[in-house]
Amino acid sequence: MKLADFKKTFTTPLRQTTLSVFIKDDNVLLAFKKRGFGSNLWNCPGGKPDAGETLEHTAIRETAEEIGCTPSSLTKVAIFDFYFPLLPKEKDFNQQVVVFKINKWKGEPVETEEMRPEWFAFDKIPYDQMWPDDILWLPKILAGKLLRAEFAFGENNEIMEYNLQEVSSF
Ligand code: 8OG
Repeated sequence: MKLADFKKTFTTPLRQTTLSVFIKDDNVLLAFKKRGFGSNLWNCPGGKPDAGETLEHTAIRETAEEIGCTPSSLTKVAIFDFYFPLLPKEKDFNQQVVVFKINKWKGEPVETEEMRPEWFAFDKIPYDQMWPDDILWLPKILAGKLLRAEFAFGENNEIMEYNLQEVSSF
């Protein structure tokens, strides 16, 4: 099914979740996800809001839980809609990810039962062990762009269709 047609089947907004991109000089903090959705891939820490929680607070709470760092300031840098048109309705992985960039935080990254964090130089990012869309957008975030995108994934999480735009604000 084409993404445009699949999107028409939604009657409510996508559920939201967060990703937090920690940056120090020319390094980005990735964390190897040990369990759950996207396990065995390098990603940024993040997760879903609790009831009534703002996404900024979600990002702070999730990074504290997952890698032991508490952001002191966050900047929203991207909004991505991820769709899985080929999955049966009960496997609802469709979601919107709001991405925050973090340059200041308290605490040092530590391994938890969920994630193993590690700093990577911008030119040594292990894109072959990450979600396949990340190589399309992470370099732009690291270059300071603001992005809006949508992606449709196939049966083996390959990208079937996508639209990615640089925006000037949200
Ligand atoms: O909250 P949940 O357990 O669903 O966590 C999934 C995490 O994975 C959340 O932080 C958002 C993130 N995530 C996706 N899709 C993608 C993707 O394509 N690339 C990256 N880097 N992260 C993703 O849900």
